[in-house]
Amino acid sequence: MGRVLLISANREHFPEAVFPLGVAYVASSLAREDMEVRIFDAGISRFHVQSLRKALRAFVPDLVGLSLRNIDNAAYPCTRYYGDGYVALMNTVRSVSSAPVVLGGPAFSIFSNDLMKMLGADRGVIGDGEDALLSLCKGGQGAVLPSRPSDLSEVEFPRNIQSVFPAFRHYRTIGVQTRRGCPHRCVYCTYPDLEGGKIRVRPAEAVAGEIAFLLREHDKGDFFIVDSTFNADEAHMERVCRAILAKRLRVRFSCYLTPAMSNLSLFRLLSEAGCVAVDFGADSGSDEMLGSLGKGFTVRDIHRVSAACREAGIDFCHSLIFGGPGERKETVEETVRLMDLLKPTAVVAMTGIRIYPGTEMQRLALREGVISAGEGLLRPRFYFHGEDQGLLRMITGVAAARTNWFLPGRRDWSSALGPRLLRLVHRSGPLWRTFRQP
Ligand code: B12
Ligand code: SF4
Repeated sequence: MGRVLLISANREHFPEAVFPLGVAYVASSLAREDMEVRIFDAGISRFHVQSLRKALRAFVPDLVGLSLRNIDNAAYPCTRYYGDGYVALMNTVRSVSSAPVVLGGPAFSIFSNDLMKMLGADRGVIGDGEDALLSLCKGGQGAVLPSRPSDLSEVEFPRNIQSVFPAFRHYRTIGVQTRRGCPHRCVYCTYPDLEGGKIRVRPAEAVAGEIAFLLREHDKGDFFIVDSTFNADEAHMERVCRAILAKRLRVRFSCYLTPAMSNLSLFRLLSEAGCVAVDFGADSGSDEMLGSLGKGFTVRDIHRVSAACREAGIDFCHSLIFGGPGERKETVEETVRLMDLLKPTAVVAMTGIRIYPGTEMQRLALREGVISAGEGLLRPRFYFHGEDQGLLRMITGVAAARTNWFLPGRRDWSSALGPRLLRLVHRSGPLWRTFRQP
């Protein structure tokens, strides 16, 4: 199989069109073995069905890889489901090409059985795609391949990105991954299953080298570190920051951090390395709720990291989830009080928890009769403790009275002008950085 067309199926533009990093890493591993690879990005093609047909006819691939990042926007009540669009893409591929189709990507890894059936694909890869797709191209067997190699030293950005993916230039912020895996088990989270429970790191030098390449060869200076939490291994985060500093790279980046941070002096180092914005997965401002969500930190940790971040001059956002097991009016009020006290640059609040297969949340939802045994979760289902409408009204009221609160699920942002206009002014970094602090 010498010619591979990788299709990024993601067409979600909220909060921004996301650079298809997983597809780029997979493309790089194939290109290293002298395969001819092209990336087609359905997200930034205006007439994507026609353009895909054209790309398939021009390139005539021996194999098509379809990357499925999201299946829905995981937001309530304005939920968007993308499955129908993926069926249409698959039909387009089949109508033009007889090449086998391999599925991959996070949404596929979570819902492999459902998506294999729904899309009628030939093969699939659960987890890391680099080695697995290469092995399939070389005649490897198996319909759905699980893959989680421990050595990430060969993961790299394609050196020939412009020929593999000419539309690359449209992206201003580029993702960078420094490690995979999460050792925690928060009740709702898919990441330990997606990436494995063991932390697997890329060499810090390789990460800094990738950033240097993108900056110097392609003039890209804005990055998002896509690790589930950059500080899950603080020593590794420190090595990456020092490697960036050693190369004297003048870049800006943002990242997700867990409030469970032991060495607070690392915030200064983060800032020196170019970190301008941090998204804390705080989830709640109530110790009771943090316990029931299975978070490994307390409200005290949220206080500590907020203060340290402010002192280091880094903008920060707290991402919250309301409606978890045991949520009450009092726990919501506790959370709101904490946010009012800490005054983060932004608060991004979700109401209701997207139930994913294999999680503790799914088991709890089954026990409480929120979902029934055998019920599929491909079409999104949400968990609420108690009544959803009352909680929604309460959170909506809280957000309306504050300039720094944002509710992704409260309206359908796909066609909203607001985020687009903000993007015209602030071309890079998380959208929440543009919010006005209270
Ligand atoms: C970072 C991140 C973000 C950042 C992205 C920043 C940026 N500029 O890149 C931000 C904050 C913007 C974001 C937003 C959203 N996100 Co997000 N995000 C992630 C996260 C943590 C990492 C994604 C990533 O880049 N991984 C690194 C790359 C290298 O890995 P990868 O894409 O998985 O690719 C590997 C494999 O999947 C595989 N692979 C990929 N493609 C292919 C193709 C083939 C053929 C093969 C064989 C293999 C293969 O090989 C790759 C290399 O090993 C994932 C969770 C996770 N751990 O995956 C959630 C995740 C993808 N996000 C999710 C969601 C829901 C969203 C939002 C809709 C949330 C919202 N309501 O706003 C938006 C959508 C944004 C958009 N426009 O698409 C969900 C999707 C699940 C679902 N319900 O559909 C995930 C899985 C988290 C979760 N809840 O479980 N996100
Ligand atoms: S929410 Fe964060 S810390 Fe918890 S399991 Fe998921 S990735 Fe790990």
